[in-house]
Amino acid sequence: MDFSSSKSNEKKDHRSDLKTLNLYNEIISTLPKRKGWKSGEFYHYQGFWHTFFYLEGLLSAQQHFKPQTNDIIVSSFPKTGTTWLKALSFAIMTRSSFDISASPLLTTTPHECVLSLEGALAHNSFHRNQDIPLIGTHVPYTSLPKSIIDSGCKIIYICRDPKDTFVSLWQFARNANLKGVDSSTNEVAELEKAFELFCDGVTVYGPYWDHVLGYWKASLESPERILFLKFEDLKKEALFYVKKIAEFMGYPFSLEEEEKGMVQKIVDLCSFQNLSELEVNKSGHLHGYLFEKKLFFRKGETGDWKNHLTPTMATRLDQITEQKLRDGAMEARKRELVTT
Ligand code: PAP
Repeated sequence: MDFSSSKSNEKKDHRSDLKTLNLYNEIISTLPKRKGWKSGEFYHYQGFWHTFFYLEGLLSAQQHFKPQTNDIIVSSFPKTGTTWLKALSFAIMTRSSFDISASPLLTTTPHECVLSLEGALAHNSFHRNQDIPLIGTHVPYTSLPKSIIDSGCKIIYICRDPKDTFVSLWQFARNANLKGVDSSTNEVAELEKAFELFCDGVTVYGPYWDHVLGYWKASLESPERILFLKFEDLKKEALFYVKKIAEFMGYPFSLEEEEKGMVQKIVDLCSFQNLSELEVNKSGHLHGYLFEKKLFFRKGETGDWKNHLTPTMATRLDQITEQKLRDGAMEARKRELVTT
């Protein structure tokens, strides 16, 4: 079964509309830009840095995407647990249609089970399998298409220690040998240089902290609509959080399912060890992208930053995080005071 195609919820092919594409090009060409971590450039749009491909997709999504009312958005900053959360939400949602031993996750990589709004979906005219109302995105909360906010779709957001996030991102950038791209133009910035850029917020979908705070504040305002998760919590208490995610999604486990060990089966199915050893995740490139699938499964641990960052770098990131979160919390509290 192909999860990434079939029925469309859009009649017109926006991507093939040359005028629209030219318009996006024109908009993007007027934006402030900076050299990215590799050969390409980052464009500054609505307070965040984007690559051309995904920004084009975002513009298209902001203009054309129409969610279904039952859509659930799986959102994250890159390298904070996207693949894992996509797998878990997909397994939770489809468990009554497929036995675990026949789960599509065994033969289809999580990113192809849950397509990206500004990636695969936007670049394919929003063609999707409407039977599985799950959509992935890295788009910051304040840039989400208005149609998503207005529809009241539920959103699950995952964040992760920025030190591990940075290391994961840098390793990904370093190891991504883009298909068909000359490796000499594909060199990634040195770790120290990339670290400086990350601290300055210059990273894909960065600044990291603004991304997290956007969803965090929205989750405080609408906890029934936005579930805010942490990679580290999911690692420590997977069973508890999988039940919480299922309840939030509106697919709670029955007592009978719990007694039969269904929650544990889903945790095991989506574990790093299981997914990373599946042939489908070990070889080949992601559908519609240039990335190798195996790049999405590196170590899957917490605290790997200790093997890559100096104590000074770690302290610096911690200090930025503390300051940004303090400012963000203060702002959220101020807003609460004003509106109550
Ligand atoms: P994306 O945002 O580009 O889709 P994402 O899945 O968030 O990537 O990040 C990949 C990270 O999640 C990798 O972390 P690492 O570099 O520190 O190892 C990857 O190993 C980890 N990961 C992928 N799948 C799982 C999983 N099932 N459980 C735990 N961690 C996972």
